[in-house]
Amino acid sequence: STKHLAALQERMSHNQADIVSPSSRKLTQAVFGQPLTPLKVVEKICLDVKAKGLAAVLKYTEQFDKATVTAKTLRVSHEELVKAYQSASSEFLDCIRRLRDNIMQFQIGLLAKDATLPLSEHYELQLRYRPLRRVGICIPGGAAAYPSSLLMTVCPAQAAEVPEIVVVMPPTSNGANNLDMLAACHLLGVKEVYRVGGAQAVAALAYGVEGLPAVDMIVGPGNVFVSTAKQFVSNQVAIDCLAGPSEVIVVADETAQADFIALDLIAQAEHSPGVAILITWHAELLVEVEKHIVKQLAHLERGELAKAALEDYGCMILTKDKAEAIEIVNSLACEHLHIQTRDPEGFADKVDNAGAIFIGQFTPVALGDYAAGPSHVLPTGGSSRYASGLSANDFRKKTSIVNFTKTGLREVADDVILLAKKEGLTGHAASVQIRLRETLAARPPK
Ligand code: HSO
Ligand code: ZN
Repeated sequence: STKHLAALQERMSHNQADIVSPSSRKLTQAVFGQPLTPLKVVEKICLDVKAKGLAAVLKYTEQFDKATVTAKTLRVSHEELVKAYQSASSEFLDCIRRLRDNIMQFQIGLLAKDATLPLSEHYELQLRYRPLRRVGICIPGGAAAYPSSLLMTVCPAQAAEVPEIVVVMPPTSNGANNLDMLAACHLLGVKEVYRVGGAQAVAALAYGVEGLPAVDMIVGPGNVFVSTAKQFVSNQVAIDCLAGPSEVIVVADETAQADFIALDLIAQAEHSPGVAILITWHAELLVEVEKHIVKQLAHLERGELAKAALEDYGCMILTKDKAEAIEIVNSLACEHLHIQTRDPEGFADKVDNAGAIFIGQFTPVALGDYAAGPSHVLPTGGSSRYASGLSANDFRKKTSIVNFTKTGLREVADDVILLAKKEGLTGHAASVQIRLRETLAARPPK
């Protein structure tokens, strides 16, 4: 019913901005001596970093990450990166290398070409792309510090030829003290890695602090504080889409395999929290999938977490037909859509709102998470209605180039002058007129 749909939408729109874990609530209360909303916490941290620079960054690192970082150890040294790389297994490094090559190939292929339009022989118009000069990538420090997230953010930036790529990771066992993460940074050619995370990392990247110059764009996943901080500083740096809990909608018909689908839903749920929704117009499938979910959960390392997430954020929808399924998919505007029906391409064609679409039985979302090529940094919380996943072109800005000859100017001068005068901007009109007068004086019109 529409009531249920509204409830589902409401639940999906709960971005991480609303989810504060009990432990971080306690921690922020201890640091600030009072309970504060995430926005208040972020505002305090950002303003403090802006005013006091590095000292504030190190203080918050001490308080939140329980780690002592100094001006000297803030940046991971070249030697540390090399050592981590040398100590990593060749199996891991080869894997990262292969995945990097896949992702790079796709991301380079995406780069938009400069546009020069042959509209007139008297003027030339161009739209030119240039990479941002310096980009900051936030990698979370908790259990969700994934090498894949490094690949899925660094590679698009490298494809765009961003010359300065900065990675920030908190000084935790999963963050910038994790040898695999450091090895992956070195393999990818990331030279600037800093031991800082949370809102203080975002503030440092946005404002610049001693030893860590400001960047032009901040991307990468993060918890509520990182996301809120990115929003807070977004008046002076570009940011990517704000990613909340990962989501999947699986659409399936009688041709689908229930055991595959069960694991597709579990895979999403194990992100914990992860939103996993099955939509079908084939009633028996629901029963089958449910059975397989119960069976599979028992075997998986994160089975308990996935089970809890499925209970909180899982949902199965039986529609009356395919058309109704399409309608629901478009209204939920989810992050991942996986279509396992007889004609998945035909279904995909009717979908306007989804961050990434996976077609058919042999294209699990996990393939996109790690290997396919598009970034797994995708819009969540219903924002695929208007937002897109991260790609190489996001790391570039466009400049228009306008180049007219005297004849070209003469062609449009009357309209410019007329409208400028209408707007009361006679200086604008005069700046055109003076050129025409010179033209007239130098070369009388024919
Ligand atoms: N599905 C997550 C990304 C991820 N999965 C990382 C595994 N590792 C958001 O698209
Ligand atoms: Zn995933």
